[in-house]
Order: sequence, then C-alpha cells, then structure tokens
Amino acid sequence: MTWIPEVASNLAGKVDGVLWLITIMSVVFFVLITVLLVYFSIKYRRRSENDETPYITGSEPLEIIWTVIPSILLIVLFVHAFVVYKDMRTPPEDAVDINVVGKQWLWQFDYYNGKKTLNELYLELNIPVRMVMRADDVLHSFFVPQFRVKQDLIPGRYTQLWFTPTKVGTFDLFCAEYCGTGHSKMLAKVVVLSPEAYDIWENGTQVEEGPAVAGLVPAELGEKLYKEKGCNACHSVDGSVVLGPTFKGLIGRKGECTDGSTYTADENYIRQSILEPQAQIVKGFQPVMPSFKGILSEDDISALIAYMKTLN
Ligand code: HEC
Ligand SMILES: [Cu+2]
Repeated sequence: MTWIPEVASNLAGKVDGVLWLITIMSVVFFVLITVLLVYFSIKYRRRSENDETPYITGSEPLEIIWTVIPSILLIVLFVHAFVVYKDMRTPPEDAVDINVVGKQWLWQFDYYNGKKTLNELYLELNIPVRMVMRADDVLHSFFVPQFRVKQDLIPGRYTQLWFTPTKVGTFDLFCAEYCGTGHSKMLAKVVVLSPEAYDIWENGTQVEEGPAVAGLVPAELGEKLYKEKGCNACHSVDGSVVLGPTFKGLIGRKGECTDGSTYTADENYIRQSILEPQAQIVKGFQPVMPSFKGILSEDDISALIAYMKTLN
C-alpha cells in the first residue's frame, strides 16, 4: 500500500488496524445511507399533483435497531482503540532509554552508552526503545510516520514514547508542532541497524563529545554531580538512610508524601524533587532539601537521572 507510509515498528500495524476499522465502518455507512437516500427519493417521489404524504407516527422496532447497533459499533471501536492506546503508552520493562532534546531547530539524542548524535537517531533492530524527551525552548513534537508514533516535547517536563523498530532502513523524523521560522527544517533521520551493524556503530571510534563534560557518559557525569553538588551529604547510594531517602532503587519506587498523596518516582518526579523539593515531601523525612533551581541545568538533571538508573 504506497499511499500509507511503510510499516516499520511494532505499533504501526496496530495503529493501521484502528484506522482501517474506522475507515471501513465509515465507508459502509456512507454507502448504505447514500444508496438508501437515492433509492427512497426515487421510490417515494411525488407522482402527481394530488399525491398525498401518508401520516406516519414512528416505529419502535426501527428506533431500537438504529440505537442499539451504532451503540455496539461505537463500543467495539472504543475498546479496540483503547487497547491499542494503552499498549502505546506502556513501555515494556526491558526498553532501552534514549534521551531526546528538541530545540530550535535541531534534535539531540543522548544514548545510555554515552554517545550523542545530532539529527540522526541510531536504533537497533527489534530492540524496544523508550524516548525520554524534553524541549529546551518551545513545544516540539517527535513524529515518525513509518513508526506511527507522535508525542509532544514540552519545556519544563519530560514526556515519553516507546516503540520497537522492526525494519532495517532510514526513516524520517519530523517536528510536528510549529516551533518558529526553522520549524520546516527541523528534520532528522532515524537509522535502524541490524544487530551486527549496530554493534559496529556502538563500538565506533567517533564518540561525539557532550557539551557539559567532554568524554563522560551521562551516568558518569551524574555520579560526579552527585558528589560535587553535595547530594551525597543527604542521600546514600547503598540503601542506607541519611537525611534523605537513598537513591538505590529510587527509579520506579512507589512512595507516600506527608500530605497523604502517593507517587511513583519517574523522570518527572525526580526532576521536580530537585527543582522544587518542597512540592512533595516524602513521608518520614524533614523538608530540609534545598532547591537546585539555577544550580543544575536540564542536562545536569538528565545526567543525575541516568546515574540513578544505574543504581536499580
Ligand atoms: C540537606 C540535605 C539534602 C541535600 C543536600 C539534597 N537532598 Fe534530596 N532530599 C532530602 C530530603 C530530606 C528529602 C526527603 C524530603 C523531601 O521530599 O523533600 C529529599 C528528597 C529527594 C528526592 C526524592 C526522593 C524520594 O525517595 O522520593 C530526590 C530525587 C532528591 N532528593 C534528589 C536530590 C539531589 C539530586 C540532590 C543533589 C543535587 C539532593 N537531593 C540534595 C535532603 C537533601
Ligand atoms: Cu520543532
């Protein structure tokens, strides 16, 4: 099917399934209604000047049929789309995290292995990936038609997206949210490599240097910040409790706050805990943590999160 983009991710077929279901239902009803409309207007046309319209008061069976059948069809549509949506929003446990930064007007990718690329995203065939995305300036949107995935990048918080590339090749990544004059040029390539080719890329020599600290992979930079910025004064990484909760096993941990609310420690929660520690106080602890707003950059926070991920 050439007028629909190629199917190149595990989610693409499911999204197409929903699209086809909606399209087929719409076509069936369009044809049914149009044919009946034409047929009835001929069959029941006025034949002479003294042709009188009969007085019709309604039909209960007919009313029931055209209420019940569309209701069932809509419920089927909803359930099917909901199942697909839930699948698209729930990354598998073993997904590999890749940090994505969108800014006017380029895409930056930070990999767990310390590699950093601009406007080129390298993925391994059949390995599920989770994009942890943030915008540095205005709204952007990560859109790869062949994967059928699209998600906004929002300044001031992380958004996520996952998929498994299922085809080797080069695909288009568009920014799908108008973000200024350079918007139409905010394009990137997604390169899906076979495991062998990925291995060569991963072990290749040209590791591009990160802006913050050259040569350090994010997790290493995070560890350095953990010590240099004094997190280690209050947070251990071995499970012991100092002034604050330990970072060991923090990512994904469920906890309770003094106000009774609960949380799951995901990227957004960690980011907020660092920038606005008073927003949610972990139960059993004192509100003594200072805010690191203006002290840690967004890159630093991403690096700290990468470091915490190594402690699980
Ligand atoms: C003066 C001590 C202190 C320092 C320094 C400190 N924290 Fe905290 N932190 C705390 C305390 C106490 C809590 C628990 C109360 C709360 O939620 O504010 C906490 C909570 C947190 C949480 C939430 C933990 C959870 O289990 O939900 C994160 C994440 C965090 N801190 C990150 C950091 C990072 C990163 C640094 C260094 C850049 C840092 N903290 C520096 C005292 C500190
Ligand atoms: Cu953009």
